[in-house]
This record gives sequence, structure tokens and C-alpha cells, in this order.
Amino acid sequence: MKDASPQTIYLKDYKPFGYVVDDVHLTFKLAPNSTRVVSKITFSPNPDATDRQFRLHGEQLKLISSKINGSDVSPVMLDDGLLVDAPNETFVWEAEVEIAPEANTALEGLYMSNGMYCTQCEAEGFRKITYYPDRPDVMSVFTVRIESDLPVLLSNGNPVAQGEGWAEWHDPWPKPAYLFALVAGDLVNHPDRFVTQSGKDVELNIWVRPGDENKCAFGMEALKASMRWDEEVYGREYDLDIFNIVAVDDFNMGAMENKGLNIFNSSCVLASPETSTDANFERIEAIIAHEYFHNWTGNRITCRDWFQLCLKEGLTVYRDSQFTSDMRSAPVKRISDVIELRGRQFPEDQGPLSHPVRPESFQEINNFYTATVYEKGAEVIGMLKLLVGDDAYAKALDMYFDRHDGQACTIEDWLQVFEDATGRDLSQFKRWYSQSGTPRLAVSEKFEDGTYTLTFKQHTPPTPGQDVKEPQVLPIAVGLLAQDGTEVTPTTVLEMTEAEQSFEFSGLDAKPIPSILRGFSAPVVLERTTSREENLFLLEHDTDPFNRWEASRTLAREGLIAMITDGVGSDTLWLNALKTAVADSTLDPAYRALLLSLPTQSELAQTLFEQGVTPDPMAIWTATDTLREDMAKSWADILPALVEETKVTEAFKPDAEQSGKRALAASVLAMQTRLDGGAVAKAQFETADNMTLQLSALTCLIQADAAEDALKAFYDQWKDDRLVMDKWFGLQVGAAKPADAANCAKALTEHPDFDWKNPNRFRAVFGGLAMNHAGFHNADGSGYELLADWLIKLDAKNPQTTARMCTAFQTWKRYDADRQAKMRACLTRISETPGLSRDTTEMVSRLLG
Ligand code: 0A1
Ligand code: ZN
Repeated sequence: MKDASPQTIYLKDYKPFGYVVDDVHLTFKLAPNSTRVVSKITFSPNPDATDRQFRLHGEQLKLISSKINGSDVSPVMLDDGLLVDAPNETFVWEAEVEIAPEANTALEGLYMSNGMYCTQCEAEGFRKITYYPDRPDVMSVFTVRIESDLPVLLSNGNPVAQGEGWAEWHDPWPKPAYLFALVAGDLVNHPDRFVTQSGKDVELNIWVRPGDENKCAFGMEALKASMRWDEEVYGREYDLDIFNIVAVDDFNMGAMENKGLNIFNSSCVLASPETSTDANFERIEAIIAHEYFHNWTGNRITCRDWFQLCLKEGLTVYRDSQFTSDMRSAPVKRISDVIELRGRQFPEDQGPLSHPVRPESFQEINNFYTATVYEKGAEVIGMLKLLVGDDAYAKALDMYFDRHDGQACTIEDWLQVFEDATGRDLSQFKRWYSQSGTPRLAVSEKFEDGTYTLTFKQHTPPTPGQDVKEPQVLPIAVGLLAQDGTEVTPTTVLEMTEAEQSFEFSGLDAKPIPSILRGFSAPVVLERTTSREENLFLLEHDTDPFNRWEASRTLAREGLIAMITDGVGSDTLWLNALKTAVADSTLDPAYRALLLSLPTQSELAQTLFEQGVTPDPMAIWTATDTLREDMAKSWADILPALVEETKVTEAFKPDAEQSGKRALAASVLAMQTRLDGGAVAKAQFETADNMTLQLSALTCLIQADAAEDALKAFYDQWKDDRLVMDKWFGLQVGAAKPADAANCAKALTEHPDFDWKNPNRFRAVFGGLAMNHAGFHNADGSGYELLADWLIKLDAKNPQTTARMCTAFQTWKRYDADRQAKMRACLTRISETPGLSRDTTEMVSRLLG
């Protein structure tokens, strides 16, 4: 357990470490309960530091011996490390510690998963391996020797030598300890090679448990595509002789970019058509790219301290989204990203967990691997690129890599290269890193004497710890359309810097129809009451695919809100306009599938809340269900043609084209199921030869209350496949009827295959529950209680995953007094648990705020 009264760490208190590390030699003698780690580290005084205190981090370590320059020393032992008198000149520190990987259920540091040893050191896991200055600004060259009888022994860098029961690795690139990795196991590999742009031959491997080797080919192709893309688009070449990826079943996050040895949650790398959906394939491709891209944005240039996390994460997310746009469809990727941003980041930024992209304080850094740091961090880079232009962006990035290679940097360093490359003053833009909350942007218009004026007003509501907000720099991409649908002004980026600002477009014959915030050019809430006619016009005519989609989404949202608050029926005018667009076979099927998707129930709850209406989850569920029913009925005549059009006759490929067809087909099947009670879905379930079709059919059958046999058959077919079983667990809870969701989750926790210590399985059930909006918020509070019970239980084993899952409660203040009281009681109950981890303590106290 961690300390009871957590300390707050502040950005303003940053001080460099008193010593630099010249080199690190580590020897691991692996044993499940008594691994010995022998370290030999050379330290020299840091000329940039004034404080020469020699304090090393260390947690849950048994110190066997410690020496300075060969003589035994007796350190002062602290809660989180040790302190020793050290010379004010170069010296060698040697220590031997003992750790117990098998007992490590937190999955930080060195731990075991299915008999395999692996590590997770970001953010502060290395201190659970040995005593060390475990901070990202301390970088060094590592040499590692692993002693074990297991056949595969891996670490960072290049292999140096190996023999019976041992292997040695050397990583020539200085790195912080959070990028350290070690893997030892009975693994098999999927090998390949890649020749870099300068002709260097690199060995590539994906290492997996025996039996999983047929699920590596897609990941390998994604890796090679990422390597090529980073050379072509950013001029970044790979810098070691070997690149290893390892799949691990027990992992708190998606994957980790350790230098030369990426470690992946097996769900984020293993794929086959039979066991993975199109969405899985796309996600795997993006995560492989993300981790690979970190080799430059994160590893070669790292962060000075953890407050700068967005320096590597925002940029790397931005890069991986560019990659996906290039590999697949740019508009589809943009729309999907905005759906994610609104679904995860907006609620975070509009509730008690709101924090700046660069936070200024934390208690547990693991709690700041958030949608704000990652996704809003990427949006900020997108805005910067839009403001300076593509050429200046490329110039600034080249300068960044040249100037800062091998360094641990800050957001100031990042913005400086843009200032130097463009001559711009970015001091106001920098507010995007320090000011939390989602700006709201109101718009009014005027047309006079051929001049059209748009007036914008921006306002950011207060967030925890920040009562007063300053205006942000907003790039607002605008296009103007004539009444006949032709574009009179192509996309122009307006740069808003004031709280209120007007922009004029002159020389127009008639009042145009504006298309505002094209491509979602800034992460704001647009407060514009556009008439239904205007949105219908944009749905038909907008040349910007994002805003065309947005027009339909707005109509869907407004229609649903009217159904909920005024008891009116579905908006048939919109349904007809959308029907025309969805039937238009000149449009990309993937795009049409997105046009068809409705706002989430959580998004509707947020909109109602913002309009001063207390959201009733059941009323939201009913309106959504009614709308889907009406859609199915009124579109019955176009369904046969869509079924034909979306049939895939060629062999399965998880590419944009086929997956787009299957996505549209899944929406069509959902409508058919409402009309036929599940006959077509049942046939599809029985004949499906890929997981996308099998799972979409199963989802429809669950929703039609006709899934009993199919769920059994699915279980029998896939009970030995861990990743497919996660889907089986998650889907049942996620698609359950509101009144059944908590019971369903509870029953599944009693299933023999519910391995709650495996984060993927825990998340399948409880992520499924939290995502089932009306189910989680069922009025009797059973969803809240069940989640709280299990969070308390998990916290004792795995604080990091527990703390992350507390975010299910982040919107609690939106709801009625009774639900609020129930959620507050659950949060209080969690907070009062004796021995609660630092991670969960911080989350719950911020949530209760
Ligand atoms: N840096 C990784 C994600 C990651 C972050 C934290 C972890 O443990 C606390 C593990 C992985 C990435 O961005 O992919
Ligand atoms: Zn990352």
C-alpha cells in the first residue's frame, strides 16, 4: 500500500537532479518470488544543479547491499527511496535488491503474466525494480544482463551476446528509466525485416505466447507501414538493429513505447479475421503506429518532467491520426476522432476532473494519462499546424528534431521552435496548455451591402482551481455557400484572439449560408442556433465532409432533445434527408455509416444538462430507441439495395473499403432486426466467417432479446480465446436493457471465466456497464453500487486500473438529486476504504471536489 496522506507535486517546484548518470549496468537473476537485481551505475555531479543531495527512488525493494566506489554504505531508508552521502565527484554506486515479480499484481515495475516476466516502467515503475533517480530528465545508456532458464530473454537496444541461461543487451541511446524494458518467457516470434531509407537492415519481431503466432501478420504490416510513413512524412529513420514487440495479456494500458522493445496489451496487437473486428484492426494499426512514432517523439526527445507529458503524447497522437488519415479515409478519421473527443475529453474537461493539457500539480501521475493530455493535446497541435500552415509546421518539426535530439524538453522548447520557424508570438496560444475547460463559441451574422459579417464570442466556463478564463486563440475554418449549394468562399481560416471578434466577407451577391468550424478546426462547443432548414441544407450541400456530417448530427441531437423534452415524434424531414444521403452510393460507405450513427445517450445527457434540464437516463434511452424504430420503419424500402451494395464478395481484408461496407451493413442489419425480430441476424451469426459479421449479428440478437442460443454457441466456439471472451463479457453488459445491465454484470462476475485481476476482463464487464448509460444510471442505484464494490476490491490489487475506472462517476453532477446522492455515497464509501491507494484516493477526492 502507498502512503496514507499523499503529497502534491508542483510543476513550479522543478529542480534538476544533482547528478548525471554516465552509464547503467543491470543484472537480473530472475525468479518468481526472489528476483535479484544488481546495479552498477556511474554518477557525476550535474553542473546545472545546485542541490547535490543523493536521493534515489525505490519502492517495495529489499536492499541486500549497497556500495559507493566499492565500499559498503548504509543509506537512510525513506518511504519512497533512500538517501546517502555521496562524493561531489564521479563515483560508482552498486546495489543489490530483491523483488517479487509474481506477487506484483499492480502491473507496474517487473511482474509476471502467464509465466512470462515483463515490465512496465512509465511513469514511475522503475523504482520498483531498483534504486534509481526515476525521473525522465535523468537519461543514460543501459547495459542489461538477464539470467534465466526461459528461452527468450529481451531488453532494450541491440543484443550483445547470449549463452545457455543468459543474454546481454546494450542500448546505445541515452534514455530515462521509464523507457526501460525487460521480457523473459517461453515465446514464439513472427519475424520480418525492414530496410530503412539509408539502407540499414533492421530485424523485426512480434513475440507472442505459443498458439498466438497466427495473429501477428497484420501487426507486422502495420509496423512496416509506420516505419515507412515516418521516414516519408517526418524524415525520421529507425535507429537500432532490431525492433521487438511483445504481446502481454495482463497490462494496465494499451501499449508502451520502451526503446526498441515495445510491450503491448495483447488486445492491441493480436489480430485475425476470425477473432478481431474491423474496429480492432484499425485500432491495432493506430496503436502500433503510435508506439513506433514515440521512438522519435518521446524517446529520442523526451519530457523534462511528467507535467510535460503532452509534449510526447499530444504530438504522438497527432502523428498517429495523420498516419491513419493517410492509410484510410481522412474525413472518416476526423469524424471518428471528434466523436471520441466529445465522448471522453469533453465530459472530463466539463466536470470535476478537468485539468489543463499541461497540469500544474498532481498526486499520482498515473492519473494524468487522460483524454485531455492525449486527445486535447493532439487537437492543440492540429490548431497550431492550421495557424502556421503546413510548410511552417514541417520546418518547425525539423528544427525540433535537430535542436532537441537527446534532450528532455518542455512545452516552452516546443513552442519556441514554432516561434523561431515562423516569427510568430505564441504567448497567447500557450494558454491552450495552461487553461482547462472547453471554450464555448457563440456566433451571430449580418448581411449588408454585399458584406457578410460573422461575429464570434468566446467564453470558457470556470473549472476546478481556475475561476477566471482568458480568451484563447481559435482557428475557425469557415466556408460560405450560395443558396443553390455552390461554394462562394472556399475554406478560410479565421484567427480569433479576442473575447469578441468580427470577420467580414465582402463582394457577395446575396446572403450566404455559412459552414462554420469546418473539420472541427478548434476543440470548442459551437453555440449557434442554426435553423433546421439551414442544417438540412448543409446536410445536402456542404462541401466539407465533416460539417456535412455535423449538420446531420446536430439535427439528430436537436430532434432527440425535442422528443425528450416536448414529447414530439421523430423529425421526419431530417430522417428523409438522411435517407437520401445514406442511399447515395457515390458516398463512401464508412462515411454513410457515420452519418447514421446517433449522438450517444451520454452526449444527450450533457446537452440537456447544459440547457438547464436535468437529464433522465431512461427518457433518453426511450427517445433513442423510438428514433431507431422509426428509422427502421421509414427506411424499409432502401434496405434491400443497401444490403446488396454492402456485400463483400472478395476474401476478407480489414482495409478501409471493406470495413466501411461492413460498418454500413451493421447499421442496416440493426434496422432489419427491428423489422424481422432477428431472422437475418440469426442467419448471419450462423454463417459468419469473420468476427465483424459474427459480432454485429450477436449485438442485434441481444437487442432483439433473441440471443440466448447465440450467446451459448459463441461461448462454446470461443471459450479458449481470451480476447474474444472479453468481447463476450463486454457485449452482454453493454447491450443489456437498462433494467438488466447491473444484474447482467453481476451475473458475469460470478462466471468461472471472470478473471477480475486481468485488466482486460475487468474492463470488459465494468467498462461495458459504465458505457451502458441508462443501465449504469438505473434509478435504483444498483449499477453504482456494483461498480463501487468491485473498485474497492480491485484497488487492493491494482490501483492504476481502479483509479482509471473511477472516471465512470465523472459526470455525476449532471443528474437528479437522488442519483447524485447515490453516486456521492458510493464515492464516499470508496474514499473511506482503509488502505486505499494513492491513485484512487486522488481520483475520488477530485471527483467529490
Ligand atoms: N506511453 C504509453 C502509454 C502508457 C502510459 C502509462 C502506462 O503506465 C502508467 C503505460 C502505458 C503510450 O502513450 O502509448
Ligand atoms: Zn503515447
